[in-house]
Amino acid sequence: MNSGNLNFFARNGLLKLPAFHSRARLSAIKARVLDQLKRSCEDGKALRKLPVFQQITRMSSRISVHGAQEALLTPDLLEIISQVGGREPAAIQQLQFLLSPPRQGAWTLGGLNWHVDVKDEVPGHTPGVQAFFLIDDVEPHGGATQALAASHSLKNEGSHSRSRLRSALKSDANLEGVLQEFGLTMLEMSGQVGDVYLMDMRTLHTPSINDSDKIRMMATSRCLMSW
Ligand SMILES: O=C(O)CCC(=O)C(=O)O
Repeated sequence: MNSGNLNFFARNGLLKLPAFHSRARLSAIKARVLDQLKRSCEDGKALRKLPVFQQITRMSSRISVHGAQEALLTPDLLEIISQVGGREPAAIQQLQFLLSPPRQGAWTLGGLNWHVDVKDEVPGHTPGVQAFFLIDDVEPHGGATQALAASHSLKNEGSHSRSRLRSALKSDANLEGVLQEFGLTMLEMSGQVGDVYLMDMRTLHTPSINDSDKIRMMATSRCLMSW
């Protein structure tokens, strides 16, 4: 990992590794996901009656591909994760698929579910690095995870604190205005099959609506550091 990428991750809490995995590696996983989706005879109409983000949880929880974790979280990638995270992960959570049905509705910045997945933090250190894998191409507004670049380094106090940002994001305030005020930019983890995104787990992120015609197919794994 070159120092440019390390600095980029330290500044933004995010890093894209384009074409990290080959299409061939991913096409085997994608075929098995599609096969399992076909076999699980859940009624598509029932799925669509759920709120949009619950559709993701329901659809994803039905899928598990033997060997996918080892195929995606390779020693090379773990080495990069250790470098950006400042030390080797102490625990790695089970790979989770992130699948969204197509045509969930009009894409919007409203009503998103901004959150972080870690509670305890030692100031100045990343508590974990989460990897996001594109199992298929995901176009912009195609349901990719959204993240707020640089939100990992917001302070706990003051007018631009993380808690103030979280309240502002929960309110009906105009999101673009809030981001402008905090000097943050939104990064959409769209791209090509094989791309990998790494995210400092203090970064605010959210699922988003898939308004494209294809299933959003991603997977994620959380690598937790101990201090
Ligand atoms: O893209 C998604 O569905 C949301 C992912 C997410 O929030 C997470 O994995 O913590």
